[in-house]
Amino acid sequence: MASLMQFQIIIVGGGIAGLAAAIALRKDNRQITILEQSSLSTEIGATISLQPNATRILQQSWGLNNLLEESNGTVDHGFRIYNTDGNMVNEIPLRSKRQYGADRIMWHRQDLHAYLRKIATNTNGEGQPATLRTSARVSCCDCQEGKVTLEDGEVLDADLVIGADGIHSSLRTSVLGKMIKPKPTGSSAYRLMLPTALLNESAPRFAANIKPEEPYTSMVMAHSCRLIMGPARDAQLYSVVGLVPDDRMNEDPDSAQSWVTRGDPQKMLETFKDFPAWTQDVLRNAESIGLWQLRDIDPLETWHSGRVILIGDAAHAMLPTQGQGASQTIEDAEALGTLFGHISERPSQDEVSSVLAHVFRGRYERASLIQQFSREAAKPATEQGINVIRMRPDEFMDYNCTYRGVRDWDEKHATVALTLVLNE
Ligand SMILES: Cc1cc2nc3c(=O)[nH]c(=O)nc-3n(C[C@H](O)[C@H](O)[C@H](O)COP(=O)(O)OP(=O)(O)OC[C@H]3O[C@@H](n4cnc5c(N)ncnc54)[C@H](O)[C@@H]3O)c2cc1C
Ligand SMILES: *[C@@H]1O[C@H](CO)[C@@H](O)[C@H](O)[C@H]1NC(C)=O
Ligand SMILES: *[C@@H]1O[C@H](CO)[C@@H](O)[C@H](O)[C@H]1NC(C)=O
Ligand SMILES: CC(=O)N[C@H]1CO[C@H](CO)[C@@H](O)[C@@H]1O
Ligand SMILES: CC(=O)N[C@H]1CO[C@H](CO)[C@@H](O)[C@@H]1O
Repeated sequence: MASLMQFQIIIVGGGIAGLAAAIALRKDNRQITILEQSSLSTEIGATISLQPNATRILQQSWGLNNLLEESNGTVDHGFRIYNTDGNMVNEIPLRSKRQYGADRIMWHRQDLHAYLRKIATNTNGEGQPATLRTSARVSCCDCQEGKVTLEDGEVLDADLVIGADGIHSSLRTSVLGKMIKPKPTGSSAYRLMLPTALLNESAPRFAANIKPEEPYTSMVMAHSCRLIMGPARDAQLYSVVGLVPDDRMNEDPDSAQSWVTRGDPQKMLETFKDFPAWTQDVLRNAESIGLWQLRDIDPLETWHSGRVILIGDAAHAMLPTQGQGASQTIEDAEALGTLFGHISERPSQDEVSSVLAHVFRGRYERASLIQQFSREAAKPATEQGINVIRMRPDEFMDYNCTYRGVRDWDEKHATVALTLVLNE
């Protein structure tokens, strides 16, 4: 039951960021409520991955030792790059475990989401389980008072409010005092997920070339279009994402803002008509195709105000070209969990504000830089007219994956600042 003495935390948004924050913040004497606008039942599937240092946060910092087994995750063994003649031109092994101390893991987004939901709300974790309220859409928030208003007029109070409400965040407007609209980036993504058994049967040439049961991320790269593919759910499913410039898509890009917009299979085939015939077999077999326009935001002036902080896509929506969206979200959650770690009594507004300022300082530079890298990685992968692929998907892995949590970041950056002072 709600106790007046408990540290009250409201998380707006029950996506990957909101659930991860709930897991990180679970502790005695805290009451965590997650408010999610949807009923969490409809989703067009696609894969989502976590990079090694985010996996490490789950496994080591949060003690989720059975992560892989319990979540249907697949360890990624590397990248396979194909040109539009259909030949594999490069195989880049990912020795993540040795190099980075943990694995890069791929999931059907539903599976990762279901797993995090279970950990956030089950009774055997630390403290009280988080309460997840679905069909609860937040319309605005008073940041100084920590008052959250739902669409139906209900008002909830909290000591700490976390805006994890995604790219079209409404809490962002409350925190910044103005509306920041996500910007189209000139590209859209088709996405489809097929049963591997169906691929074996109906697209045998595709299955023979790609070997969909093998744990690799495969990419077929043309100048401006590319297919990014990989297995999910213990290779029972296979995911295909087609990146397309808006002007080559033959569909209205502006209509494709939501995660559940559908694309037209014929138009998708038309767009990929220059791709190897075996890749088209898979496009022909798709039952339902998702289409979403890729948008991101520029780094914000701030992520926090009073009792409220933005995390995840609400704070730093980025392109999926580096598979970093979910990882950056997990890193945000780790920072919240760590820096609120010493607080067990209900904190004053000043205490909350000062911890939030620290979270922001610890996370802003890295998340902003990865946003920028993700824009870089969206640029054409070949020179116009030359079938040589310049892009190396492992290029930014070192920066991405050598993150050890917010305390380690603080120490390293304190050292850098100190060296600069000493050298003056
Ligand atoms: C249905 C869905 C499918 C996705 N599929 C993919 C994918 O296939 N591949 C990929 O790379 N990324 C996908 N993403 C995005 C990816 O999950 C995020 O980029 C990343 O994980 C960061 O997560 P987030 O929690 O910040 O944002 P999100 O995952 O977008 O979660 C935000 C959550 O907040 C809820 N919400 C929004 N506004 C309000 C409000 N006012 N009140 C209450 N709740 C609110 C949303 O319903 C959503 O559940 C998807 C997101 C969604 C919501
Ligand atoms: C794992 O996959 C099975 C189907 O094979 C599904 O029933 C189960 O819910 C999945 N578990 C998680 C945590 O996603
Ligand atoms: C698909 O075919 C491959 C190769 O024959 C096989 O190893 C795999 O188990 C098959 N997968 C399914 C789900 O049928
Ligand atoms: C800031 C930073 O460390 N950037 C690095 C990102 O990763 C690439 C490739 O590993 C490095 O060259 C950059 O220096
Ligand atoms: C998973 C993991 O921890 N990977 C790397 C994180 O960063 C450190 C360096 O700070 C590496 O040594 C780890 O291997």
